[in-house]
Amino acid sequence: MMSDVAFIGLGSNLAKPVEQLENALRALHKHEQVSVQQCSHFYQSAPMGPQNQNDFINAVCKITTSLTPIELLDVLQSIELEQGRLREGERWGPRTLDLDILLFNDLTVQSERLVLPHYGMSEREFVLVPLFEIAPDMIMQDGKRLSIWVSKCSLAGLKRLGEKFEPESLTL
Ligand code: ROI
Repeated sequence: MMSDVAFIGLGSNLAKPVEQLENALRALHKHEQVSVQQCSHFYQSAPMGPQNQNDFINAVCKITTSLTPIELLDVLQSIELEQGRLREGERWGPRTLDLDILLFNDLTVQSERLVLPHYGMSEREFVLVPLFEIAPDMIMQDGKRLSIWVSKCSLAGLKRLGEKFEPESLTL
């Protein structure tokens, strides 16, 4: 039973970022223990970190899964590697594909490999805005509404694009 719910953050700023995200969603949905339920629009976002790199394309999707959080992390990392991600390189530098588990049910995890909820979420408009699009009523771990978090972040570098990935198209 795929009864656990997780939200995944997707990001890319190299090698046709929109295609990177679309391919990642397809790869994720192909996994027999993952079902992509919903995906936000794609957003163009100014880079956080070093500014001498391309804008990112970011999105958030909602999945159901029968994987454990660590198994899901393994699946995400193997998709990153299959799509040409190089692990070395500058901290906060450009990347072909970044897949992060943002939330897994309401689990809190503090391990070497995995921190849940994702540590940087509260300051990242390119995570909060697409998440808000698909989970507008979400209550965050501090008891505040996601809408409050969104209202406190800067939307200056963020632009919603036309692309929206429909889960139905994944099964075609
Ligand atoms: N900046 C933006 N806008 N989007 C990202 O996904 C992203 N990912 C990163 C760093 C390099 C920190 N900056 C980012 O890993």
